[in-house]
Amino acid sequence: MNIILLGPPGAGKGTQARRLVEERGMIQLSTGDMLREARSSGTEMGQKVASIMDAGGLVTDEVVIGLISEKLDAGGGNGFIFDGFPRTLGQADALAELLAAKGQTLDAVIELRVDDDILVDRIVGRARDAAAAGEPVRADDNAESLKVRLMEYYKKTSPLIGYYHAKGQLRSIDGLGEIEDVAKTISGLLG
Ligand code: B4P
Repeated sequence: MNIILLGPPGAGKGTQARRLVEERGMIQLSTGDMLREARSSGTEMGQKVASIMDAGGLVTDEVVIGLISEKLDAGGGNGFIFDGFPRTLGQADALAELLAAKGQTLDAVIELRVDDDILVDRIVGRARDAAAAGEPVRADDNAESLKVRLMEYYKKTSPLIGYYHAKGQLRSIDGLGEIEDVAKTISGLLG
């Protein structure tokens, strides 16, 4: 089973993807994590994307499609959870082509719906908790970058809702509840 978790920054894509990895043995493909790894290991690509990420912008389609393509080539046992990918229509088309080339299908696109004010609370909360615990704070977890991340989401990513709806693959759920309750709703959808 291959699924996409779609939603604005802080909607809980990463949080729910990690649950699915534990419960179903699926493989989480988070482009956000891949990009953060590239920048912390100091690769040339990581250095190039750092300023875009910190400002809240989207990294180029070419870079993220390349990252996903490499991971798909490595194969995946119980299927892939695409977490934060695709984020543009170009990425969505590329994913369809990559999966088709491997004889695979996309089984569901789960949209996590969360109001903007709650997203801000969650992300500011994550930054505050990390700082209090003496852990590194994500450079894009601040009010200014978040404003850009939300604008990018509505401009470039939200058109994917109509795109997948037209294909009959979209399942929209309320992402506002407790983490556990959202996880149960997703499990119910996936069967
Ligand atoms: P991501 O790493 O994908 O980050 P995100 O969208 O902000 O987070 P997510 O929705 O996963 O929220 P999370 O579960 O962590 O992207 C970061 C950056 O990378 C982008 O801005 C962009 O620059 C770049 N990028 C990534 N993919 C790209 C692509 N395909 N194309 C171009 N650029 C790309 O949850 C956030 C917080 O909320 C956590 O603290 C969590 O504990 C809390 N939370 C979650 N669910 C909750 C719930 N139900 N109730 C209460 N709190 C909850």
